[in-house]
Amino acid sequence: MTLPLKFSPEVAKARADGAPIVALESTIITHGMPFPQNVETARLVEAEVRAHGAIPATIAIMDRRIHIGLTSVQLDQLGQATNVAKLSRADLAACLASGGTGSTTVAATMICAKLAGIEVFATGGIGGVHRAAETSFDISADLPELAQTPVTVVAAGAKAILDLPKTLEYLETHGVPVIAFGQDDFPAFWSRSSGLKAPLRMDAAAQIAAAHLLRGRLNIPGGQLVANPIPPADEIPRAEIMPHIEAALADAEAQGIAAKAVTPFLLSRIFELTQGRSLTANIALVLNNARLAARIAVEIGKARRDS
Ligand code: PSU
Ligand code: MN
Repeated sequence: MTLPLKFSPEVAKARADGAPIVALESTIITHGMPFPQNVETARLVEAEVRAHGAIPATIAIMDRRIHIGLTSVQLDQLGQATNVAKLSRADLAACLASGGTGSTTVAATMICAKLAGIEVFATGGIGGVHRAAETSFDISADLPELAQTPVTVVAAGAKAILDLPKTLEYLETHGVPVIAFGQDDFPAFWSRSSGLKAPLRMDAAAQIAAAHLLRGRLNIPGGQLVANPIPPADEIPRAEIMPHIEAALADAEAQGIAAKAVTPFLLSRIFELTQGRSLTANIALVLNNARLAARIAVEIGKARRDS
């Protein structure tokens, strides 16, 4: 049985040419941002990847196929659809089997990228260990995926809606390198610093590419998490975002929000509480991550050719 992969014409050509490719997730489109900013952002992110020497491959499930790269029409449909499943490792195959439409989270995008031979992936923020996880057991499937699937993921750290110290502890235990880009601190999505030091720091895309290739050669399973801070001009300082985060968490608790619904609920509540400012910051940080991911993909390609 062949893999149910469907490459867009642009991605198929990049594969034939041996051009660098950057995977992009689709849950951020269906569950992370409102329409029409979601589709506009997805297009801007793709353009940013192209402008920095790589080809974008936005990933989603439609018509019993894993689409690696979406056409403009497909992107539009996905951005406006209302019955799209948010897919992670647990439900990717089930969605394909049932013929439903699904968007891929960080975990599911990593699985699909690996199947398609794509080594670098840009997103906004990863899921992590939720606050009070010691009672709720809510730990994103993104974390164990980073521990087992060899894709380098560029994110702006993790959102302060999560328990960031526990998220870093989990990643350390499971052998995931957490690399802050260009600074010592682990970034906190809308803010440049979480107040926590990242375990590793790198200042050049070529260094991240070299570490990616060495992990493969050393036969170490799993990926790398590159934590790229939001640009200074776009950040919402911690002191400003924290009260909104606390309010959103209290609302989630009061309404009994659980499981997959937690992250989308908190994102949309914080959007309301910040009067849209969280979305502006979110767009800026995703573009920044797309840029760095493209550079890393280019460097991996160069290093492969030189070796
Ligand atoms: N962070 C964002 N926007 C998002 C997500 C995270 O800023 O849309 C999505 C990603 O797809 C991530 C998922 O993989 O949320 C994590 O969900 P959960 O916490 O349910 O594992
Ligand atoms: Mn969860």
